[in-house]
Amino acid sequence: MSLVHKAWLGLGGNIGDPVQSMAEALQALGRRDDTQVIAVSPVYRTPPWGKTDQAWFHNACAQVETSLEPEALLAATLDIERQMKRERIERWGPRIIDIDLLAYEGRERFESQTLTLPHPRMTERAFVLVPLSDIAPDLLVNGKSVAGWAALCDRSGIEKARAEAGWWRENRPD
Ligand code: PH2
Ligand code: MG
Ligand code: MG
Repeated sequence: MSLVHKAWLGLGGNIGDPVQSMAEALQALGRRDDTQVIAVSPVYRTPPWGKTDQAWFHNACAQVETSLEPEALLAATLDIERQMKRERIERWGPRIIDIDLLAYEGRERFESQTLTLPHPRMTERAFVLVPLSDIAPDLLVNGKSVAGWAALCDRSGIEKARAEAGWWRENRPD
């Protein structure tokens, strides 16, 4: 199967052990025959955006190569959220894992009942733009590079939490 399409994902969480949850989610994606994880950003600790009376988040971004079309890739990420027992309680509220499809090469604009590309709020969200600019600074989103958007956003409070390459890979000493 040819993994011809590049896509970019945003991951985050603020319940339990979000770094471990993001690692598990990326491992689960990479185990699929139709999707390979190509690049993963460092993890950042980020202040809650949108609904501010909740715990700080950990966030990261990843690039995948996939044979899945955008909606099938979205379904794959939702499957992983479900397998990880993500509960949907309130919009923008606390969660153990969130996997968002941010952008998909060749579909610079895409709109369906369930998916809008690029992700409609990504250009306002430092918790997306800061990690995404580590792995895809030149990616164009709404006519501007990710690095360009990142330079405009308010990154106050955001700190790198895990910087070592492979933080997300399975690594059980046994
Ligand atoms: N996700 C949200 C709402 N607010 N804030 C931060 N810092 N990180 C997130 O991942 C996040 C958020 C809804 O998906
Ligand atoms: Mg989200
Ligand atoms: Mg989501």
